[in-house]
Amino acid sequence: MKVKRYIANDAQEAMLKVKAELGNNAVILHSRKIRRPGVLGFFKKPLIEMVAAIEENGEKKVNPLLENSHRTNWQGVLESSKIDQLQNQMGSIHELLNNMLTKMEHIDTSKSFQAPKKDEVYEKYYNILLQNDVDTGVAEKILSIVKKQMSFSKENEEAVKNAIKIKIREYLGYPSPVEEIRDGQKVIVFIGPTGVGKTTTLAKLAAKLSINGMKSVGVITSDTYRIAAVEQLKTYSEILGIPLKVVYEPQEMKDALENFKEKDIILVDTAGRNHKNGEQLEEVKQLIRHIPNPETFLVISATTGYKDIKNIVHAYGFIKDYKLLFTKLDECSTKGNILNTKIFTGKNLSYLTTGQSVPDDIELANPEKIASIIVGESNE
Ligand SMILES: Nc1nc2c(ncn2[C@@H]2O[C@H](COP(=O)(O)OP(=O)(O)OP(=O)(O)O)[C@@H](O)[C@H]2O)c(=O)[nH]1
Ligand SMILES: [Mg+2]
Repeated sequence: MKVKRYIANDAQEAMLKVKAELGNNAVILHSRKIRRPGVLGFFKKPLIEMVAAIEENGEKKVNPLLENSHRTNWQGVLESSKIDQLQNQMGSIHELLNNMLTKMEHIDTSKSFQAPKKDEVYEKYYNILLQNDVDTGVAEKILSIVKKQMSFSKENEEAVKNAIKIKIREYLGYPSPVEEIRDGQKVIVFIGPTGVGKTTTLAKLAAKLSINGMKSVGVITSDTYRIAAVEQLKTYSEILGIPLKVVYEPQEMKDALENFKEKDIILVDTAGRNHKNGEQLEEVKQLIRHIPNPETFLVISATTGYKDIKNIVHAYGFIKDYKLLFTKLDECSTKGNILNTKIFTGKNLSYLTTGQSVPDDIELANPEKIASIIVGESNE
């Protein structure tokens, strides 16, 4: 190998010198800036020192370390372009891996945000049910049934909520309005605690049945405990043009019913009874005994706590068959007790009353609507 050192004013001049003397196949082994000799050299542009080599007689003994970094012939260019290619490819692979990692991280995070753990979803709805005054036992029962029913693949929040709603809807059953008159006449009796809205509800139904239902209606009241009670019903009956009979003793019931034998429907109002007073309840029992095949509505205010509702239901346990009628829904912020009581008694729901206005503030219980409110889907 022939190695030569060249000094020039700049790199271009040095290259030309190398090319002229050693030819196109020369290899630049080294190049650097050097100071010009003498004190004045400090103040002048530096010179370029270039060391070049050329193989002689076909030998190829160039230092491989220098070969990669300094060769400027075509071979070197090709090899360095291969390295560039490899580096580019490695860069692409690196980028690809990074993208994949980012995507994987994204999937993981999105999982934790969009699909909360199933237990969290159940806990959320359990709490919503409790906030809506659903009894703890009832809420646990509903959730354990729904948990068993749900297939894992469908177990997202919406599906859980819908399954709970369907279960509540199922428990609430279908509401039972005043039955269709089949054999001649129907006697409807309203019983329940004091001040829950028995008389007002009776007036609402009397108006609906006589005006909308085109039925002939008679009203009997056994509530003679309060002077105002009879007056209250008298006022309604006069406005509605419906006759009223007052019974002071259970035995008088037979005559009062006889008096209304031409009517399609007879509505019987009873005095509000303290469910803790056995004597008072006995009077209700006696009264009902004097009515053949009554259709009985147990009137409960929706504002009553579940513990008291259970006591009321217990106290009226002597009545074999009755329908649940909830009043004052407008004064109550939750609907859970309707569900609790329905499950506790196994009796059918009937009407809900939603205000003091006669006859407007009454509607047939709507299980879909109640279920939707209980799962927190709607407020009204
Ligand atoms: N906010 C609201 N008040 C109602 C509703 N139903 C009845 N009331 C009111 O509740 C009060 C008592 O109603 P009544 O119909 O006299 O109740 P009751 O059960 O017959 O009472 P007693 O005969 O004394 O046992 C009255 O002021 C009614 O206007 C209702 O759905 N919502
Ligand atoms: Mg009354």
